[in-house]
Amino acid sequence: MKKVVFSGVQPTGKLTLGNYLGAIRNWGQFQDDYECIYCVVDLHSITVKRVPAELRRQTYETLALYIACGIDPQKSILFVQSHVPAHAELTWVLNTITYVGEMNRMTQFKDKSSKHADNINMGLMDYPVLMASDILLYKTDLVPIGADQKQHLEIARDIAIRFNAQYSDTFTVPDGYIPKVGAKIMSLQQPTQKMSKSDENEKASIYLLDDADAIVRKFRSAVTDSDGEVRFDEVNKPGISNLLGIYSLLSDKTIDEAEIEFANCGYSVFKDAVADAVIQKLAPIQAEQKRLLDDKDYLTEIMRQGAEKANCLARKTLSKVYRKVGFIQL
Ligand code: ATP
Ligand code: LTN
Repeated sequence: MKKVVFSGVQPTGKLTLGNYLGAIRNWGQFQDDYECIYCVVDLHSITVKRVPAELRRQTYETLALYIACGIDPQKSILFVQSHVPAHAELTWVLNTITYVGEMNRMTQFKDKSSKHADNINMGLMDYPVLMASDILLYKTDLVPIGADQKQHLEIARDIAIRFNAQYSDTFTVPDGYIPKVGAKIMSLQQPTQKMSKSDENEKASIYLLDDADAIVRKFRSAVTDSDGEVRFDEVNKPGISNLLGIYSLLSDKTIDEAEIEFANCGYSVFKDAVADAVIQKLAPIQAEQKRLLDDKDYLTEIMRQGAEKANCLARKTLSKVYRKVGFIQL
């Protein structure tokens, strides 16, 4: 039996270089050795206000991007969360063993509550329990995520352990896979904060669909420091260190090698080189995503097949859970 990998991204806004380097880029490597399940988490995405037509479009775009980034629908299960009702159903059960106090302490909940103070809804608070359901339904062993999701993974583990203790062994307790470099790509404008697709300042993020001009412009205006030395030092030079991280990931060079390469170059040459590496990497992904989006029928068929496989796995776990808590099975 292969071990199971599960991960997901919300179909909100435009995906960023952070989503790619911190998460999606790492998913492909598991496809040969693990049973991989990659989800577009649309239920999560309505915890902030959405325009329905946009959500529909972005769900297709996110799925297309998974495939364009090298996730092969023949090898991995690709599906949309709302197509598998067990996610919402398991969430209800897990809600009853999760404490309000725990949810109140979640960093993302606190962040999003302050950003959307007019819409602090129950779904936003319950977000981590839905994420735990995503993971636990498939007996997931490994969850590749960026560093910002570590706290949510920990709560998923706690919930699994708690359920197992209360009702006997049911869930696999998952481990996180957080890449050493790239787990937290920083904003180009405020390099001490993470690059986020919901950032209102468009100059702060590189979107995966940005064209070459936009990419060059954004890197040229990236906030750095004034000492003029291309050197990795996250504390004193967060901007340059972020760019070095991005360059190193895309050029397959170590940070040390990159420092040597740009030792006497000055920031503008370095920034243009980073921009160029990003453009080279994104161009084929962008072309492939566009091609896929022109064939909605194909994407819908992938969703359908993925939903069928995911439903089958998820129903098994849900039915076991229902049995354990004492619901009558017909
Ligand atoms: P939002 O800004 O709407 O909260 P987000 O950009 O954080 O969205 P998510 O859909 O929440 O995106 O995250 C998808 C995946 O991308 C997660 O695994 C997350 O850890 C990862 N990720 C998001 N931002 C970054 C980043 N700046 N660096 C590395 N990984 C990231
Ligand atoms: N909360 C995650 C997205 C997500 C997820 C998951 C990631 C929802 N369910 C299950 C891994 C496993 C985020 O990236 N914001």
